[in-house]
Amino acid sequence: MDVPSQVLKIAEDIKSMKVRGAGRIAREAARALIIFSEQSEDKDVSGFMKKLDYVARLLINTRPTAVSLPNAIRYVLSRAYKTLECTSDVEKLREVVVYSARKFISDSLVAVERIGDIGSKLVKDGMTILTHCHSTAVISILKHAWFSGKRFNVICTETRPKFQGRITARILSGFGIPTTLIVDGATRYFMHDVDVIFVGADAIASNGALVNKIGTSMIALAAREARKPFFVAAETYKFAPETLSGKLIKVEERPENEVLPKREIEKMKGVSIRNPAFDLTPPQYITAIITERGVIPPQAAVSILVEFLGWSLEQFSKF
Ligand code: RUB
Repeated sequence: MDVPSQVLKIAEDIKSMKVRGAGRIAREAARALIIFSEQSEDKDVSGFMKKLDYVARLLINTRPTAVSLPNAIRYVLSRAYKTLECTSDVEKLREVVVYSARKFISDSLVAVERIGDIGSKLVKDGMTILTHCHSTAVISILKHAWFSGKRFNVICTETRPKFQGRITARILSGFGIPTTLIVDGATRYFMHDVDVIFVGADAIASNGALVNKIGTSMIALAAREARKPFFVAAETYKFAPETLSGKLIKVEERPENEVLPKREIEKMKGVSIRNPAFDLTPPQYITAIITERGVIPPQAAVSILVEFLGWSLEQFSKF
């Protein structure tokens, strides 16, 4: 199928992790739908919708875990399908796709800001805060807290194998926040110095379980042992509707050469390498989830899905 090269590039950038982080992936996918709609030359609705479905699937298949990606697509496509019920005007459909995708992007950015504002209230002067990987939502919390005058320091785990923790450390120290980078395995060693943990989310299941960067669940375990609060920063579009019907969130397994360069792998005869990108933290290890709608206990995840997002089983079964 004929897909605009800019759309293919966005899909490739998400797949290769040039574009990464659940929120950014979702916003880029929405941007791809805008580009597709603006560039499509279809004159009839059925051709347009067929291609839109194709592009949606192409984007969804780039990374399987971050539920923000299918949720962004569902947000746009559910509005397109609703419009289709009352019009056969392809221009109208194009407008709806572009408008909805733009709205998703701007609402998403507002949500990250709101989380920053709400979450910053949990930060106190003198705290040592630990974070893992690179989460825009967590950065937003720390940024709001720092620029509202609170003084604290942050420990960042380097986050093997892709070292996203280095990005976090660079951003935070760029704000002037005292920042320390540690290897992932040193987390428990430093846990007695830590007052609070903030991590982001790739997906939240309806029972409140968190799926986030590999290593998150070990940090939660160490935090629980040391009785330190463990907060998750998650926009509501990170909540996974399919888990309402018991479906499990798929954990992405990435190529082995992210763990070891190819030439080193060749020297490791008989050794297999596994590289799961995410893990699951059970709800009992989570103190609370900071969303743009407020701070909720993990057990309230189901009400976010049902009451606030209003997802119906039919709505998400298509994608
Ligand atoms: C990134 C990761 C982040 C979440 C939340 O994984 O696990 O914690 O995506 O990020 P990857 P954000 O680097 O594999 O995409 O708050 O920016 O949405």
